[in-house]
Amino acid sequence: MEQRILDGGEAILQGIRDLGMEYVFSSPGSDWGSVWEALARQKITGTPGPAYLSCGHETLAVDLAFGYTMMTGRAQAVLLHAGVGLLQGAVGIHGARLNEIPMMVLSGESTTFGDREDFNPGAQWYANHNNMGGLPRLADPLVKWAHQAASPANLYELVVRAGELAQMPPVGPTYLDVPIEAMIAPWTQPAKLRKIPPAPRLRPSDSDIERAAQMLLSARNPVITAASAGRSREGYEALGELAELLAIPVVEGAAADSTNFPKEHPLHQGFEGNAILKEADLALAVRSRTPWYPANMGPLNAKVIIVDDSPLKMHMAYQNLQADLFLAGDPTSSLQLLVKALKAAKPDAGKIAERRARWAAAHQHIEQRLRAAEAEALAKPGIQPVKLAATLAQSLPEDTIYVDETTVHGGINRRHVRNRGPQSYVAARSGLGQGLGIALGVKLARRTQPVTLLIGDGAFLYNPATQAFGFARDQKLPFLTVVYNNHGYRAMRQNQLSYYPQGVGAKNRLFYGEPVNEFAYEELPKLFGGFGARVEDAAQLRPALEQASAAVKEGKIALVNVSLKD
Ligand SMILES: Cc1ncc(C[n+]2csc(CCOP(=O)(O)OP(=O)(O)O)c2C)c(N)n1
Ligand SMILES: [Mg+2]
Repeated sequence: MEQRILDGGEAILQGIRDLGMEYVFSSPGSDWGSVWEALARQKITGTPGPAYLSCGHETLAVDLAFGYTMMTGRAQAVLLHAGVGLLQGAVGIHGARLNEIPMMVLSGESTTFGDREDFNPGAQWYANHNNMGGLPRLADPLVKWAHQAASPANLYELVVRAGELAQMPPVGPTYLDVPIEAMIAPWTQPAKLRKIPPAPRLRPSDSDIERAAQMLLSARNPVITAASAGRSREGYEALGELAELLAIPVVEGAAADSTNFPKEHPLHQGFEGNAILKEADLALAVRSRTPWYPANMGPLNAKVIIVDDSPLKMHMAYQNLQADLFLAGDPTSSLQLLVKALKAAKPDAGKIAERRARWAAAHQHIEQRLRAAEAEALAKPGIQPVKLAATLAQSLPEDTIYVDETTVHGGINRRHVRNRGPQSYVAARSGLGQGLGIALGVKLARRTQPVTLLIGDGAFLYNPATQAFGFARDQKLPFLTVVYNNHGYRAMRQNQLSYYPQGVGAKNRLFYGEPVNEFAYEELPKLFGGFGARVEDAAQLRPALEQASAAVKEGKIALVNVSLKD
């Protein structure tokens, strides 16, 4: 019989268990010996608890948590190494903060640096991990709460607190620094362990809901703009029901990170809201941090209702929402309450039918333009980005979930990729390098659905690709990567041209910001038993995508490197 040793490592694992977290995503370091011991005990004793996944890179660990939580809404634990691991994962953590993804990040340190007679943490803690001011100081700008758990006396409670806080609105990453000294010390289990309940769903007051309903009913020309309303199926459905009920057009802003409303729906008015918002007399911005750009333009002639958990974002330096009314609280609940109030008010059916017809005609126009652009691209030689996006629809399964880490092609993908239904599109909106990890996190959450990552060639080079493909192989998470290869950082060229359209660079085609150190990206998955293809010729595009898709179905990772024209 294994002896049950209770120490700080056990306290951490017990906290993660009681938080109901399914995964510990880690890129390890010598801080975590006692947690590994606790995990070994968990296995040997058959105790239910989280799965530990070693990721090989901090970006991957953080982004697996990001992608998984994006799909499930359930926060996970991330174990990094000291200050260096925390800093390596910083861009992903920053992305989680920006996009309000809850996660609990832990890393360790030594507070005695080898001076304690009975404890040698290793010389590296003295020589390399000797951070003035401690680790919470490093984490502070990246997370909503950062603290050190200095003693085993309340280590369990602090883990629980970090996990609970991450999930409490405004949701986001939290950070706990756990000294090794606290982890190896004896820990007495508290008298009361509890299963942590889900974060409460806060909701707006009845009077605010009533006021919003009245504003919507009396508006002549209301518009909905949404960015993250569709992160959950319920949010997507609630938004759909509201739009349907009053025939309100929906635009998804450039900052949309999920699919919020069916693109093929007659009320969908595309991905560029400024013109519509200019004409509107009421704008309902749903879960949208930056609903229009520039911020000081916005819907100047409209009243503005903001529907969001916590509408004014403390983590953003600047925001100008021009709000007349806030519906603060769980956005899905707010939308559902609005629907209920509007149904009870018996809206004017004639006015709604007229509005529906007007927007259906406008939608038709948009659709015609998109289909014409696709027909034109398909007829031309070479592979234009529109041709690639349209061919994806012809070649890949209908239930594919797309993760997008392209830059100049982002707008094209939003318009032309045929993702269907809720949670079928995720944009990686952070620093570059997160796409592969997010795609894997999405796949982990949706093992039975095909996942395809659309990624720029430059963005691909920022990703820990070898680690991601190795992880995918070992964890049996096959997915497809399509590289939008325009042989460089096109966005950088465009940037230079926009500042200096007649400049020396423009005249001589000298764009110093554009080149990348390209390699045969398609070779990489082959090292991991996967499928790779390079496509230069348009005739090869569909067969290559179909072959890649078949390989994924067989359980392999796949990559198609598509050489784009223009
Ligand atoms: C971590 C990080 N470094 C640098 C940038 C700046 N940046 C934005 S877009 C871009 C180019 C990306 O290249 P690619 O994926 O090929 O897209 P393209 O510009 O060709 O559309 C760069 C370097 C960034 N967003 N994040
Ligand atoms: Mg590029």
